Amino acid sequence: MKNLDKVVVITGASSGIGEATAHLLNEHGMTVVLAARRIDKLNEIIASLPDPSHALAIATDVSKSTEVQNLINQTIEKFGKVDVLFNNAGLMPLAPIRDGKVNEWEAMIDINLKGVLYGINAVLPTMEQQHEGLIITTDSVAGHEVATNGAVYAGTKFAVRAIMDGLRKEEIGKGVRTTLISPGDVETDLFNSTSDSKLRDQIQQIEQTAGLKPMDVAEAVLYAIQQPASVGVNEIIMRSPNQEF
Ligand code: NJP
Repeated sequence: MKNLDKVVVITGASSGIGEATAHLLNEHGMTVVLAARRIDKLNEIIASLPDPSHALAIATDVSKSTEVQNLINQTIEKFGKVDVLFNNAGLMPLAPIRDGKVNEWEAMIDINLKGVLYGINAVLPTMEQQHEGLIITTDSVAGHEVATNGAVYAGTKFAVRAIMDGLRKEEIGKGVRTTLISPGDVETDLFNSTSDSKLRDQIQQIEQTAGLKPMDVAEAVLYAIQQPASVGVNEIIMRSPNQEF
């Protein structure tokens, strides 16, 4: 196994895909900065990493631009650089538009969409100065196709795909690469953010029977990071072979 001397900031690192990615990258010699709101959970995860001395937990709410900026500032202060930002925090409260769950729409827009923009904004000046950097964002198959009862979630994920593609174009020649990872169902706690109990049970059932494992997505993140600076892996779409959507 080749050890990679990289500093990687991971949002949404307190469970699921982010947690698995923190383990895998740390196992490959990388320094991982874990960000999420549940700091106790982040500290527990750090204690379980292969090399906790190369890890740091920073309580961060990605819907607050100042907290995201603080996350990047603290990372640079402590480790002197940031090689990779993995914008992964998200939630998926599915419901028909007709139900008018305005608070849930706002949360999805603030976290899934504005959270990604805040991350890009916080890290871009440093990456341009380094003339090297990689911004990876967890999108979704719902960023390519709209499911019934998932219009607003899909709206945030379509928008993230547009932003990441625009960013790729703007950063040509500046050394900053972009990767959009669009998984299908993954067996995580994501279903918990759906307040409609019937829909929540359906999603949980699908994720547990036809879902990818969080580590499958972590492997895609590792693949993107392992490429040389001359190779940008711009998009990865991955599904379990048991999933249609
Ligand atoms: O879900 P889960 P996943 N500020 O619930 C964090 C996408 N995706 O790993 O703050 C900061 O285990 C939360 O931390 P905490 C999905 O859209 C998934 O599946 O402590 N962090 C936790 O660490 C999302 O973008 C599937 O509560 C905030 C993490 O987000 C990404 O995968 C399919 C936050 C959520 O972990 C990771 O989700 C797909 C905030 N304000 C795309 N709010 C799937 N699982 O099926 C939440 O296509 N978090």
